Amino acid sequence: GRVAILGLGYIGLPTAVVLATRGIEVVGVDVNEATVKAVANGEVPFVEPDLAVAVSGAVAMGNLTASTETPRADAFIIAVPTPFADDHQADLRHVRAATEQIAPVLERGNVVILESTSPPGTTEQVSRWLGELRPDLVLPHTSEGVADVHVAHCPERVLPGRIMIEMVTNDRVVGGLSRRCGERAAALYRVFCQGTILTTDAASAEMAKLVENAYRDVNIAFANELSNISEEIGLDVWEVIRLANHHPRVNVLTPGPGVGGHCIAVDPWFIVGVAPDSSRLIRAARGVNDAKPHHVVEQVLRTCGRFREPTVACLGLSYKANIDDLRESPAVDIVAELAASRPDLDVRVAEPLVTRLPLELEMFANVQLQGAPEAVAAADIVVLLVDHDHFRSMSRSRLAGKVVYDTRGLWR
Ligand code: SAJ
Repeated sequence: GRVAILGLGYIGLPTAVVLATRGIEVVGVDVNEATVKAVANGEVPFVEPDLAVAVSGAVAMGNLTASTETPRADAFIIAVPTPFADDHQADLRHVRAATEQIAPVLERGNVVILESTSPPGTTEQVSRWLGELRPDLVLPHTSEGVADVHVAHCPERVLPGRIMIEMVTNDRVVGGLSRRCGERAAALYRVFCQGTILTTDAASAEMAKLVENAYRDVNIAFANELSNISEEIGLDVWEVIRLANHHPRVNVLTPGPGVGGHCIAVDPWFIVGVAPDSSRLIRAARGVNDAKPHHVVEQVLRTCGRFREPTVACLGLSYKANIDDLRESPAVDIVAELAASRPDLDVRVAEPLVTRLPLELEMFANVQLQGAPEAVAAADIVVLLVDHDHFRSMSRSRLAGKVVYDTRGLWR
C-alpha cells in the first residue's frame, strides 16, 4: 500500500523515511516547495543524527518521493505543526488545511492518522471536517457502527537528537475513534515500531501526549524555582539537588536558563485551554519557566555594574545541549534582551553548532558570533547558557579571573 505523510518536518520526515525503509511506498507532502525539492533530491532541510543518510537511501531506493500535491493513498498521516495562538489556544489552521488536502482523494477503506500534538477532541474534529467535505462517505465520529474511513490519533514522543532511534524503539499510543479505527492504525505502526503499541480512544491518546510534556514542564519548573530560592538565600542549588536526589524516591531535574523547544513550552497550554480553572499547577509551572530567561538577564546586568565597559561572553544559543535547533530557545532570548537593554554592552556569542547568528540577534550592532576561546578571552563575565559537550571539555583555566554565571551547572 501507499502512505501519504502531510508535513515533512521534524516528525513527518523521519516517519516517512522509517516507513520507506521497511518497503512501504511513501509520498511526503509539504506546502513548502523548497522542502519538497530538498527531500526529492534526497536531502534533509535540518540537522538530526542519522536522518540524512536514511533519506538519501530511501529516495535512491525509490520508496520515498515528495510532492506539494496529496496523492491517493491507503493511509494518510498528518504531521503538521500545532502552535498556539496569542490567547494560548491551539491554532489548528494547519490541521484544517491538511484535512482539506486529504478530503478530495479520500476513498473507502482509507486510514487517516493525526500525529500532530493536539488538544482532546481534535481527532474527532478532523473526522467531522472530513465528513463535511465528503458527505458521500461515512466517517467514524457519526456512528459506532461501520464507517467507510478509519480515523485515529497517534502522537509521536521522540526526543530531538535521538529521533531515528526513538522512532523505532519507543512505545506508541494509538487512539482510535472506534476500536476498528485503532486496530487499523496500529497495523501501520507495527511495520516499524519495536515498542509496545497501546491502543485506546482518541481523546485519551491526545491527553496522554499533553500530560507527558506537562509532567516534564512542571518538574523542570520545580528545579528552576529551587534555583531561584537557593540564589536568594545564598545556597548552591546544585549541591542541594545532588543531596536530595540521594533519597530513593526523589529525582529533581536540572535547573537551567528556561525551557525551550516547540513542545514542552507549548503543550501544557493545550491542557490549560480545555480546563482553565482546574489547571492551576500546570499554568504556574509555565509562568516559572517563562520567567527564567528574564531572571538570568537581571542577574547578569547586576554583575555588569562592577565593570566600567563590560564585555559578556554568552556560551550556547540552541534550546538544549548538542543540537543546532535555535527555535524557541531561552538562550537566544537572553542574548537579545541583554543586547537590547544595554546598547553599550559588548556581547560575544559562541555557538559551535551554527555558522551565523539567527536573524533576531543579527540586528544588534553590539552582538557578534565568535569561537568560544576568543569570546571567553575577551570577556569580563562568562554566561554559560547551553551544556554542549564542547563547553564541558573547555579548559577551566580560561575562566580564571572572570565572573562566571553557569545557568546549567556544567562547570561545578
Ligand atoms: N530542560 C531543563 N532541565 C531539565 C531538562 C530539560 O532545563 O532537567 C530544558 C532543556 O534545556 C530544553 C527544554 O527543557 O530547553 C526541553 O528539553 P527536553 O529535552 O526536556 O525536551 P524536548 O523539547 O527536546 O522533547 C520533548 C520530549 N518530551 C518528554 O521528554 C516528556 C520528547 O520525548 C517529545 O517527543 C517532545 O518533547 C515532543 O515533540 O513533544
